[in-house]
Amino acid sequence: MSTAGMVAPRHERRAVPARDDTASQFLDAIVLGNRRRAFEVADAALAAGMDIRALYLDVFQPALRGVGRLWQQNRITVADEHLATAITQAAMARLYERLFASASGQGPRLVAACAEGERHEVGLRMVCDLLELEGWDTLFLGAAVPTPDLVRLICEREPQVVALSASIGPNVPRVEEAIRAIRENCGSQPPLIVVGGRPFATDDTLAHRVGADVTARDAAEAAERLQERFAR
Ligand code: B12
Repeated sequence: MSTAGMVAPRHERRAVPARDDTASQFLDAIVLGNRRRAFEVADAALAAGMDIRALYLDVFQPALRGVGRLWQQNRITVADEHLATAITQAAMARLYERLFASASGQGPRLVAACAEGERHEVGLRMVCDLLELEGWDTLFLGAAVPTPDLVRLICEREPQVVALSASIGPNVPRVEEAIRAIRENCGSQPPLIVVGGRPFATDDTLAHRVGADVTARDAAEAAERLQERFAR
């Protein structure tokens, strides 16, 4: 009997690993500072059919949040946390060949920066990478970008969108100052401004209050909202 068109029997289907399992394996590896093991976990998930978006949001993101909890509970040191973050960033960088191979970079341009004083940069980098997957041309400036320098770069590069990130409350006023400076200095058609990070994800009105146009709780939602606005 032909099996064409039939659903493969359960034991023959390629099983994508459960995301929770993969996230906890990745967390174990990075907390132990075991880079090789962390890369193996990521490679195995990709080989089993998980895509980059899921690897970012369902594995790397919860693992880093797990690192935060362990640090808060004094179960790991700041040095352990630094090592775990560095390994995760290396795991992301390993994906770039794959990511940029599928990305055109012909889409809208976005400049992304963490507010002055803000050192948490991984989340914003995820936002950029997921937009690259959609064909955007992203310029990721990373942590703690001085506002005057940011404004200058925006005036020179004329992006359609500027993404600003703050992960801790004390840096929210820096986001507000940056938005004001961008609007005052960047010509008659200032870019759309999107903000995000923990304080914005936990307070629905904060983005509006600091003068942003758009916000999103995570990288997938950010990519979705910006794609909607700039769909050609
Ligand atoms: C790694 C880390 C650090 C590293 C960051 C290194 C680096 N290169 O990025 C270092 C050591 C620098 C650090 C320092 C500090 N940290 Co820290 N850190 C973390 C940790 C463990 C992981 C952060 C992370 O990468 N998360 C994973 C990413 C993917 O998630 P995310 O950042 O939330 O990003 C997503 C969304 O928020 C959103 N998003 C983010 N940005 C943007 C931007 C836009 C435009 C949009 C649309 C969306 C968006 O999309 C992202 C992807 O989906 C978190 C724990 C946690 N829960 O996150 C603590 C955590 C954020 N840190 C914390 C603290 C307290 C600090 C310090 C104040 C500690 C200290 N006393 O010095 C300093 C502050 C430094 C500073 N001035 O910024 C607290 C914050 C608590 C609070 N209530 O505010 C946390 C939650 C730890 C904890 N459980 O207590 N930290």
